[in-house]
Amino acid sequence: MTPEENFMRKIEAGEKIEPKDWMPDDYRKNLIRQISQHGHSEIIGMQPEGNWITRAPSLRRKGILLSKVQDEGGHGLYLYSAVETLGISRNELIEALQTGTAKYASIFNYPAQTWGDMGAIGWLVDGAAIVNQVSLQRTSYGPYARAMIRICKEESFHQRQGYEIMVTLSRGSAAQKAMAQDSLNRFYWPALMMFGPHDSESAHSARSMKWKIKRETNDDLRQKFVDQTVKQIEVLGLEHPDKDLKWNEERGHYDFGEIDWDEFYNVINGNGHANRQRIEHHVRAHEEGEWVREAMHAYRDKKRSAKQQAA
Ligand code: BYC
Repeated sequence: MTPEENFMRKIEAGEKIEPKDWMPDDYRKNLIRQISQHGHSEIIGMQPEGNWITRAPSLRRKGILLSKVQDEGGHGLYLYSAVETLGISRNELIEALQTGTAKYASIFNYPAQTWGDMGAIGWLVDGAAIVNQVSLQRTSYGPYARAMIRICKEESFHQRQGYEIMVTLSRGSAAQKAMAQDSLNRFYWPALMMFGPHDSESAHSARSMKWKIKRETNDDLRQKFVDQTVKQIEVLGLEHPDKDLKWNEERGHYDFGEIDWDEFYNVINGNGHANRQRIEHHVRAHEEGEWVREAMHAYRDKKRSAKQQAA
């Protein structure tokens, strides 16, 4: 059996591919692309919510938001570690993000304008992320699958804390309910865009499905999210932002309105509301952290030479 045949045998049998196993170059490249972009999304995704930590309406809300944002940083680090097992360095990953070669989830280029947006982000953005990531727990690359299992546990807490904010606001004063509705209206469509283009337009899906990197398609995952969100909106007593939403008895799913794909491509090509701001902030934070990296390297070198001298 050739290495390639053995690789495909493992994929078909549902066995995990591990870092030292033989894998086709394109499988490796595709994984580096997807996992690194996933990691970048977690890291850049800290910014819209991070901006609200100082403005949280109570100590309880502040504590919860603070730990949620820290969790997102942790997710980024698990994912960067997973992608480093494929033979790419952290520096290369960061450079790709900062120079725009690597993308991150479009949703984080939308501004978080009100406290209601903290609710909508937790509920809808983390909610959409979970739908995708539950499916990725079964991805074929071992380190990615294992990172997803841990991340999903934390994401479900994030989703619930967001929904709880929405419940509180929608049962509050008229102004609070209006704030919740406004956040839902602004974040609903961008959340649907998180699942990527239609399957017919998705450049990577066919190969990623064949190699079981992706286990469900963009459109199937988006449909799951649309279906599960209808009831949640009803419970909040808010109006659904999609006027074309309709139950389809035959399909057993909701039909829904068309996404504004021009807006999607505009955002992923760098022209969204906050693209420049997000990257500038990342560059600044990275530069400010240089002394920490230098100190870590100096400590590592010192330990290494002490070990060599002892040997
Ligand atoms: N935004 O061929 P396609 C979180 C790009 S963070 C930007 O369908 P693929 C959280 C795509 O990369 C969790 N770009 O691609 C954190 C490709 O461009 P390249 C985020 C997008 O990979 C903090 C091109 O369009 N989750 O939860 O087969 C606070 C063609 O697309 C987007 C993940 O990252 C987009 N929405 O499928 C709160 C999940 N969609 O690479 C919450 C992991 C597409 O050729 N990723 N593009 O330049 C995936 O599952 C898949 O990569 C996608 C896209 C479904 C996103």
